[in-house]
Amino acid sequence: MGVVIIDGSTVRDFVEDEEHFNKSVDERFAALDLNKDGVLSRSELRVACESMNVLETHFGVGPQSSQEEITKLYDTIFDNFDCDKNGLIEIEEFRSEMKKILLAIADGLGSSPIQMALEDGEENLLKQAADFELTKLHEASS
Ligand SMILES: [Ca+2]
Ligand SMILES: [Ca+2]
Repeated sequence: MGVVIIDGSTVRDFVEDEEHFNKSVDERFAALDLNKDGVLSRSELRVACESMNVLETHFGVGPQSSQEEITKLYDTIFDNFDCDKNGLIEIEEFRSEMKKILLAIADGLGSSPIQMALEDGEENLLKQAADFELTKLHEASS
């Protein structure tokens, strides 16, 4: 298990480097697109959220929550991504929503850094943001 330290500007720099950011997001999208049809369905998003414990982490859902509540939350998350309401998440929708989410996280962090503990092998966009900053620092010092 490793620990990375991130603050608002780490996340913001990552999001604002469009080329790098899109590449990371595209990779994430491809990994979530289980049937490889180029779009995310409701069930694919749900699998993704389950694998990242999104509801437990961000919505305070626990074992006491009913299936109905949980389904409603997944619908809400899906609708946030699906801007044109065609029932599918396209790559552009995914990119723009991830950007919004990360910028909201950046605002929340402000200039006070947080430590993030990561399980071995865990990959997420915040970790990529931290890696991105490390790479830049490394380049600047070499
Ligand atoms: Ca798909
Ligand atoms: Ca859509």
